[in-house]
Amino acid sequence: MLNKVLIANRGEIAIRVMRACREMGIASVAIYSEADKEALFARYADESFCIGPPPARASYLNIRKVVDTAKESGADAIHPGYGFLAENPKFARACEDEGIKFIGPSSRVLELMGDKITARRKMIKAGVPVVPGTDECVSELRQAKDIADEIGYPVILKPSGGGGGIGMTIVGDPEELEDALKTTQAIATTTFGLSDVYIEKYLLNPRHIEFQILGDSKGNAIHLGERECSIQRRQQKLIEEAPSPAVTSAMRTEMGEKAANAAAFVGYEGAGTMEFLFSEGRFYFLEVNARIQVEHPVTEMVTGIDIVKEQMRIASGLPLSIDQTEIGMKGWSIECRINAEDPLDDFAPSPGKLKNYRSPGGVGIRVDSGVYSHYSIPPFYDPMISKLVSWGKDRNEAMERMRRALYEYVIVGVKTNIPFHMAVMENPRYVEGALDTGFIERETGLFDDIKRILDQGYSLGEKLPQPSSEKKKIAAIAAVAAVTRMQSRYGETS
Ligand code: MV4
Repeated sequence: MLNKVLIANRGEIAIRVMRACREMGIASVAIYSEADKEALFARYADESFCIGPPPARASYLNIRKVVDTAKESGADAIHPGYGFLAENPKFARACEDEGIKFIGPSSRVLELMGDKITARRKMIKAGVPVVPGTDECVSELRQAKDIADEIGYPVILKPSGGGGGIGMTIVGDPEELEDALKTTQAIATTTFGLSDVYIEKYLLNPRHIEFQILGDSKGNAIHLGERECSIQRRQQKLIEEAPSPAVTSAMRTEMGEKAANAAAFVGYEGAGTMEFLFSEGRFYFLEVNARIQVEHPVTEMVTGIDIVKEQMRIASGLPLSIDQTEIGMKGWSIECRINAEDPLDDFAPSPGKLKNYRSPGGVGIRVDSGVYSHYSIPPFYDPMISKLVSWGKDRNEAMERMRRALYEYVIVGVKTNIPFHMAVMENPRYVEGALDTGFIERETGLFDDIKRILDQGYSLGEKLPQPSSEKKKIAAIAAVAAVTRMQSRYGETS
């Protein structure tokens, strides 16, 4: 087993990984930027090193500095978490060159999966269904026209070096193709340093469903079922669940096996995700996320498997601790990403000091976070406060517990998207499980629901004593709100 792991990340995921280390008797090393001196993860670790100024470029993305710190601390492995350097083949390569175990796939596999055209081609070879489209780079207009005519409009142009939606262009008819190809190639070059572009049939408002996979260094691979991730806004997921309301047990077995076989086929080592679009009852492979994901807890809740511990085992050369026949799904799990952002101001980030903080608990609730009361959320990184995860015997109980936990959550000092989550949890389409990637755009009524929820007094926090300056502020806001309501009911009062 590994002896000491450096966690090349921050916030809740750094703590998630350190928790696994602590349970397994592995020493943990934190690296933190000057903006994260007060962060919980920097205190949680057995050892901590400041590695540079706040901008990620100068700290969390500084490959040389991270690897040197690992060597200095005597760590035998690095866990990259998600984001930052997690899928960077140069980073994995730097670790390999220094004899430090990168907890994840080899640099070769990261490179393979990072190039989306290559990944698509590999998946076709492995027998995984992909969206109709090209299996090579499209450079000429002639070539693009022929392919688009063949698969039919609308089509979508995607940069091969990208992923996650950046630089993608939807093309509705042939006249738009020439401009779209040029623009996509230009964006691809500036953002990814690679002009390669490929074409797919554009599916309208599909579901986004992904399979969790685990592969070990012996060539074994298993799947842990799927997650439904359709509730997202501008490529940012907000709510995930496991299993998906759209997937039957037969579909799960069939797609899961294909996903696991494909992982074994490319020599995938570690935890990973295969992303699919799901439309009219069919799966289409999109891309591989070669990392632990934000939403991994919902899979842990329904399978009982600690995915991060499995990552540690795999990295130390041990075989998977379970085989496919031992994997079962029990109950239902939902995750709400609690962000410091204002849902009524286009989800604008709202960093700042948590003047009061109390997370929910009780049966069926898990909170993964990197904050504490009186901590200041720095403005330099993404504004996630926590992941609120519920488990229930079925989807309904998971929703009931989520609603109850959202009520219990006390966060004073920053705006949060909790009212948004409350509105979704009571939305009739959400409750039915009728989800797709167009959900938030379509459900414009959510924002009236949020206003109503805020107006009604929605949380346990409002019934508790507040820090005194906050109490005055809230009283003043309530007074203004009362007058505003009177005015809207009775017209101008003098
Ligand atoms: C698509 C698509 C429809 N058809 N590809 C955007 C992010 C990247 N992971 C893939 N994306 C999409 N690719 C085809 N052929 C629609 C999306 C898409 C999407 C995918 C997953 C989750 C949310 C999304 C939101 C808008 C568009």
